[in-house]
Amino acid sequence: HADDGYRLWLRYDPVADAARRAAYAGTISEIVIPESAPPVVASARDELVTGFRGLLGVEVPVVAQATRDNAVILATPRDPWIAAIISEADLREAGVEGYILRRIAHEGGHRTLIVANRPQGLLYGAFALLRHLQLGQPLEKLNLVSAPKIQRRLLNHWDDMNRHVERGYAGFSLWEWFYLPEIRSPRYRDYARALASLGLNGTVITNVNANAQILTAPYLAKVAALAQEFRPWGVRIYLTARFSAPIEIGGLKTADPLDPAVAAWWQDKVAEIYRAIPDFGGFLVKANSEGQPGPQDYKRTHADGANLLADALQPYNGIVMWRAFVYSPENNEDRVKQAVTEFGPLDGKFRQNVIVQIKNGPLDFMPREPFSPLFCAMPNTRLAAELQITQEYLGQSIDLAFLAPMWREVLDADTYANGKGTTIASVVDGSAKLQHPSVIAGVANTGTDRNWTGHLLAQANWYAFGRLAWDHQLASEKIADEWTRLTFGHDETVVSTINKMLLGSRETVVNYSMPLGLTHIMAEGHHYGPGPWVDLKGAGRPDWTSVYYHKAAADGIGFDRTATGSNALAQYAPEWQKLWGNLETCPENLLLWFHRVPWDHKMKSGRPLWDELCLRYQQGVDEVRALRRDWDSLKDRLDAERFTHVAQRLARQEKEAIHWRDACLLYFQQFSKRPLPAGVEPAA
Ligand code: GCW
Repeated sequence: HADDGYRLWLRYDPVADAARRAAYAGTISEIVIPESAPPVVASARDELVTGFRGLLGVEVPVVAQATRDNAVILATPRDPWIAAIISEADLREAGVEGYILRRIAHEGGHRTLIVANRPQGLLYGAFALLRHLQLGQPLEKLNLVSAPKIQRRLLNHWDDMNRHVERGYAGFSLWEWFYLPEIRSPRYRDYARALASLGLNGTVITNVNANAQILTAPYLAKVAALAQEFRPWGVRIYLTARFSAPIEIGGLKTADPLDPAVAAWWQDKVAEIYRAIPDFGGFLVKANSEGQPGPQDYKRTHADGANLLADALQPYNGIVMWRAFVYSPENNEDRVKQAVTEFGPLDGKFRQNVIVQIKNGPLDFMPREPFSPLFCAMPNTRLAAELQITQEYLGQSIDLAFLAPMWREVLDADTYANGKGTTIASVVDGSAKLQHPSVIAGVANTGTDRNWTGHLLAQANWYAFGRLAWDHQLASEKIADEWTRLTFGHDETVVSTINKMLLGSRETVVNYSMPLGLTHIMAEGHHYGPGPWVDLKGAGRPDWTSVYYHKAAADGIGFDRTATGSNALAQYAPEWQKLWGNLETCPENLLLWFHRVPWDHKMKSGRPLWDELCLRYQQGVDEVRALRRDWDSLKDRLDAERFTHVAQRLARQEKEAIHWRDACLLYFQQFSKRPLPAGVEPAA
């Protein structure tokens, strides 16, 4: 039957292995939950019923008291018998949102327990149990405790009020503003359920570039309706707050953060929001960035601006996520240094409920860039990581790029902020600094496309972000393997082939678009495809040109960010300065980010830089061809609809990779004046 991918990783198809299906069915007899379960636990119950029905083909009854052997029991420490079975230590480890899954012997038979301190944990435990079954794992010895390391695990939607999605490649925004609040798409529930299945517990539903309309009364009523749909899945709503809202919708003459009338306006507005949405999470703000209004319009600082909103939210435990994506063309400083210059001096000046939200890299979600030095420049400030799930610079919804390996690079990067081992993950989860709340955000890749993400395989990125937000230590291989099995089943040929395709795909995109540390050489505006020639005439401002970043000329290519250049390197720990600052020790995948290098510079391979660069582009093309071959080899093992969907995209990706290679090499060749080395195909 047709398979459009709508069900994501929650397919619950019958367990294919009949023996295993029978074994599962024999160990699951009934679901026990208290009669007066809160909505989140009711969701857990419904999910289990649906999941068991699909996976096992049986209707598992729901009861209030265990009546037979092999019951699946949802319980909290309020159930008095729990103390005898689950240790204090395990309950502590499960924390506020985690869960314990355990199969125990009981009165000559068995029980499967889902235990959590709070309802939310029961929901996550239910999803975990179903995932366990979908992954074909045995139930007999089930015994695990899991808890999220980061408290607020959020999607950030760049959805405009007119339903256009900025950098969205999967249709339109899911939020039907014109129909709300009365008319509610069933998709809202499906969306929240998908988030909950990954352990994501919040969502910023509006674009950081959106207008202030969302904060008006009619729209807040619509937001409240969405909040009601999301609440049974433990998903809280957050909104973007446009800094000039007091003027635009409040009728004030100023939005100056130190003006008492402005503060009063925000207090009233926040009170109004909490009346409509009692569990509202807080605000995400883009201020004085790319033309957005902000406190600097009044000669105030980012801290003044953030604290204004933080004070209004504080009585309700709301938070402010203040973005650090700031840079300006008026400023002659290397763009990648500007966030530290601007935010560094404000360290310690933010309220306790402000989190400064930092993109993983100092430039802008490039296929590869070093981690943002701001993660080590603000020891006394809560810092959140913003990752981009939507593939703005990685081929959008046409090219395959599985991003878990990229996010691993970021999370594992050692800032040395508190000495060796201060990884970005430990800064973000609060453990390095014991500062909370902790936040991780992923810019969503969802839209109205039937399969949610445009490219079917891009569902894996949504999945990977959610899994890493829960446990930032998960290996990319494990995440890929889970996702592939949940999405395509357990045919080992299918699984190993798709895993291999996923795991290498991001590096492939790097190779054919921006290898060896090149960045920002994509086409102008839409950011799809090559544009190394984009200069001031095209872009209008230097920090949006390509030539600013690659600096190709007769003598070489690359951006000198060492002491002889912009010295962006000085913003990193001495260990990094030493490694990256030296042309000989700098990893080649960041070479042209940190160094300006002559065309004949000898690379590790022994080849001159020019030849190496050409071969990387060629390698990217070759790897896309290999992806196509791999996928084609699965033709008889996959349903026609999903097979064709991906095959068509891979065919297009090959063309795009060739376009990148030819465009970049022809452009750079004007400066290098060298021939293509053997093994590189002439331009198509
Ligand atoms: O990556 C750039 C995008 C903009 C985006 C901006 C930001 C939401 O090209 O579309 O605006 O960053 O993150 O604010």
